[in-house]
Amino acid sequence: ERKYKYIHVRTVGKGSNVGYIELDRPSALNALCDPLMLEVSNALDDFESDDSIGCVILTGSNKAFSAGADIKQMAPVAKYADIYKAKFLSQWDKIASFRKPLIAAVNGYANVMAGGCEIAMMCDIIYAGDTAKFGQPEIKIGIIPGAGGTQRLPRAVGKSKAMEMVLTGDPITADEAKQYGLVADVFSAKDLLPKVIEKAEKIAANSHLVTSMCKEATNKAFEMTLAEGLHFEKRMFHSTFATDDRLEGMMAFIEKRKPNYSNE
Ligand code: CO8
Repeated sequence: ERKYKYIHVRTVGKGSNVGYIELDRPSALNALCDPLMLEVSNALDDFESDDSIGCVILTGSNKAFSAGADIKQMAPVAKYADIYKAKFLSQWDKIASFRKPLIAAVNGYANVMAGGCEIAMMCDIIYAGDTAKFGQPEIKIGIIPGAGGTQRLPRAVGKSKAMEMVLTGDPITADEAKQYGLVADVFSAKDLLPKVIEKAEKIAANSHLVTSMCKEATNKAFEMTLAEGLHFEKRMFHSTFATDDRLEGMMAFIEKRKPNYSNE
């Protein structure tokens, strides 16, 4: 059991097969200081190696998902060489490279800002409470987004809206975020977590092994040409036939029963 200072970690769902990570640094609206991100990274490592976990939810507070990187930590950095040598914020990569389905459940009238928006976009699905706001306000403090705001955001909402967001720093509402495809769905703030847990349980009911393969293939859509991506998908599809869970899934369908996956 690890001890955490800035996050709460537990399992949720009827089968306790959904991992749950709640950011809890209220004094700074969940600004993502190094120790907090290290804790998130450790919690993700633990869920990744736990075979019983089939999906993970990353969430914040009712006020804020996260106000981004910690400006008070960044302000005193003296020079380029220091930030380069320290591989500044490289532990954030763990979120993007996590192999199981990862859902961002974002609540909070205050914000999903800057680095907060970027870590939400590193997740596989974003669900929002109706009061949430999404923005990339880095430009207002003399920097540009550094963890996907100029890359994942245009892929999610298209060039014009992304440019508007990164150049003005103005946030968009949860409904706009849904309209532009940044979030999968919007729920009333109080229903958000129960709804997201329901979705996560649905995902976790599938073979955890094959779910990771499905995630890996879908992510290739953003990395490859269509021809390469289709080829990768086909090979990945073929490889599901090397798993026990493929046979179990198909037999359960034919025998009209629930599959009992072994993740092998
Ligand atoms: N860092 C540090 N502290 C913060 C941050 C932050 N990002 N955001 C808020 N806080 C602190 C405030 O300083 C304040 O502390 P105190 O009470 O001690 O003064 C407390 O949280 C509450 O904040 P506010 O009083 O400002 O709360 P409001 O509800 O009035 O406003 C806002 C909410 C609009 C979200 C406002 O806090 C805000 O604009 N925050 C800054 C947002 C921002 O510009 N973030 C950019 C961070 S840069 C970034 O994320 C780049 C990522 C690069 C990744 C690179 C990876 C390699």
